[in-house]
Amino acid sequence: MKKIFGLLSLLILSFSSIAQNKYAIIPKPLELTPLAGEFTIDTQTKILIPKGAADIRPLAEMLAERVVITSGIQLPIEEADISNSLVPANKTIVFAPYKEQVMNKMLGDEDYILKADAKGVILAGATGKGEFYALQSLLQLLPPQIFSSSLEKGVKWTVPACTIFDRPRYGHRGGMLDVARHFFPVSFVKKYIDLLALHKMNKFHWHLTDDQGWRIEIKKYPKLTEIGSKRKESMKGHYNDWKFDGTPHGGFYTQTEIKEVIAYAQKKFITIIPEIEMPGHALAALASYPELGCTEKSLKGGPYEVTGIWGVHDDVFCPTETTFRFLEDVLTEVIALFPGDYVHIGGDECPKTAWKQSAFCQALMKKEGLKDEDELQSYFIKHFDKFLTSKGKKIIGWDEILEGGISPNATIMSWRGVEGGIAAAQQNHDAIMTPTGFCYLDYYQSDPSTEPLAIGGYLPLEKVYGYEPTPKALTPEQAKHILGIQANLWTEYIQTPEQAEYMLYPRASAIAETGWTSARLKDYDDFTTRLKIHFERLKYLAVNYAKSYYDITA
Ligand code: TNX
Repeated sequence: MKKIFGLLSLLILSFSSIAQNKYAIIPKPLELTPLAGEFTIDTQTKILIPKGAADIRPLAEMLAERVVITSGIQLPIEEADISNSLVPANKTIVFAPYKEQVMNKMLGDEDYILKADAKGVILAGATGKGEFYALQSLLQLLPPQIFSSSLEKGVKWTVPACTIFDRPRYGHRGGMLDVARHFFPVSFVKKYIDLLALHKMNKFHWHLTDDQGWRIEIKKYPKLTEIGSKRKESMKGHYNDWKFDGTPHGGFYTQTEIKEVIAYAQKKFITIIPEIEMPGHALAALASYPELGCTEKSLKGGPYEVTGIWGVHDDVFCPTETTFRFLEDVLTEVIALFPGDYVHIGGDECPKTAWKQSAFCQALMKKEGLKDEDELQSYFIKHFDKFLTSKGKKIIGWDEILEGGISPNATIMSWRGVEGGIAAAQQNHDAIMTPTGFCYLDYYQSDPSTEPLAIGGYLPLEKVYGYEPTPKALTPEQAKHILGIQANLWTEYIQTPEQAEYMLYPRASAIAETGWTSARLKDYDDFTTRLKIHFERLKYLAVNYAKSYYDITA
């Protein structure tokens, strides 16, 4: 009897987890009501889009493309007068224009409604972006094989019936990729963007310059890529115990490639935030144009070179007229390329050693009434805040730009903990939370002795998932300045796309859920249950996610 009982409860348990898995959407939607029944895509299914909806057609094509690749079924896309009701015509997937009456919800530009029943599916959004997120949810309601790149035989292409009303928690849901420490080809940058989009992330922070490489073509300064994009060799081994590896490393993106990536990201409703580092992390630029440093000789007595040593370097941009004109010219080309509102100007880890030793800097400080080098750094950043603001852009800087006085229009990226974000919000500045202890996906995700070499730290999935971006110290008014959360992937110890994927997933899925899902709906057990299906999706997408996590969901 006991045995039968046990068997029965096991059955019920696995049934309920199957039931849950039917709706295994990551990030978890705000309201999801499961309904009985399902819709099945077959050869008679059609996609309907509103008449003349040029912005919606590409979304319909994305869906049709997934379906034809994986099932062989070519869904026709037809324009129609789409009524306002949520009752789909038979055998249709409808991209419905949003009307206020739909489910009595007011939809913001990232919100959407999805309704699936036995007859069909309706995706409704106030904008293409909302519709795009509805589409992401639809794809996740389909069997994971929908993400495959080849024909998947014997799959029933069903969508479990449900209604969803969904809305993100934060406006900034980002992922950063450091392409300076190791260069990643355009193909991988696009895959990184695809994966952000799958998770309804909307910002791609592209870390394009650093001591170890300059990766963006600047037409006015060709040496940045001729010289600055290459280094002789890199550190091998951990930074406590390393040798040079003897192999050169290099790479950069032409402006044509940059435009291609921007257009690609736009189709997935992802805004790119380019980062041009200043005044520190500048060795690749100094090696290309030595006149930008405080002296043509490095502090160590040799000419500047693109370094293969990780960490912080004393040689930085000198705040001269020459440097300011150079960086203005660089930023002018950058803003001509990137249509987003923000440009990231770095600002982190700028040692003051060179400025302290420079007669020019000391005289400048005196002239400008700056009491110390922190104020000189602030003077530097304020110059570029003013410059970029005059061009209609807003600046983001790492939290060090708070030191010596924050620039009037700056948004702070809080990385050395959460204090920078708190201080920014208290001073009425926006902040993006990306503290090392929760968002640094270059840290180890499990026992270092069982993991490939990483920079250090210990940041398992559960800890990432548990992070709450809005600090409790803030008043509700101040809390509005917390724009969101970001996953950072620094790549000193990450040399290949495969390793990047391994470090990113599934931890970036956890960050995506924190960025999107209301705090009261977050539940780690529920997340890992959905993750089991999500791993299947990642498998079909050929993502080298960290398989060790499979155990926790088995
Ligand atoms: C600190 S985060 C840095 C990066 C490193 C990273 C390694 C930040 C603004 N600066 O230059 O790559 O640590 O985890």
